[in-house]
Amino acid sequence: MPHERILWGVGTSRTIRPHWALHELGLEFDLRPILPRNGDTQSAAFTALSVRQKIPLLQDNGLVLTESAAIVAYLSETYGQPHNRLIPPGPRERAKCLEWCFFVISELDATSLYVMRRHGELRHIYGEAPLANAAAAGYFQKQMHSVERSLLGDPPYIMGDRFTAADILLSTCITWAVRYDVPVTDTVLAYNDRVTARPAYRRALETNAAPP
Ligand SMILES: N[C@@H](CCC(=O)N[C@@H](CS)C(=O)NCC(=O)O)C(=O)O
Repeated sequence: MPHERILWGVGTSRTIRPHWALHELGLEFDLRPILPRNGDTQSAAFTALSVRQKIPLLQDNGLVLTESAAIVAYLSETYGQPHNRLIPPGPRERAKCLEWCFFVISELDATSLYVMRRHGELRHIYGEAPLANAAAAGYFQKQMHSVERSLLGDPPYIMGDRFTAADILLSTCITWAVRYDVPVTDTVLAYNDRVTARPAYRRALETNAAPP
């Protein structure tokens, strides 16, 4: 029986993460290009897969997985080869990589950028909150100090010489912050330019594009 691998979701900073990982790992997949907030995630077919009604969602031979970071980690740990794995194999390196991943998701994405999204583009749903918005932007800049410190000397990637899942998550947040006009340093911009020049990212931009 052919391997069933289906990725649901396009068009957002969260959905591009599994697209990018799939391309880094050279994996084929079928795409369901659904978008948030237009009713697609509320359909009966999608709700049967996840009552959270959120994208991205991966179906992989019977496994149903949500949460962009979990999908990236799963894909790497299941299909990664020594030359392209996105989570390092040794327990200490793996722990440091996961530390970056959880940091990015909790401090940069959920606590900063998504707060700005809620009270910016989505203010018709979550309400205006200019103070919360400004505080979230300031919080993002403060949290980025540890990123800036790790990028001193311009290592290719956040963990040094090795491209990891942490780069996928971090870069998507930096791109998101730039789109929201949150200032980031030249060092961070140069890092993001390096990482987003990867062929797998360019392919992810194409497959993650929202349908016209
Ligand atoms: N923490 C989740 C966030 C997922 C999420 O909030 N997705 C949004 C789009 S970026 C969504 O599906 N919203 C559905 C809707 O509101 O219709 C992840 O990283 O995957």
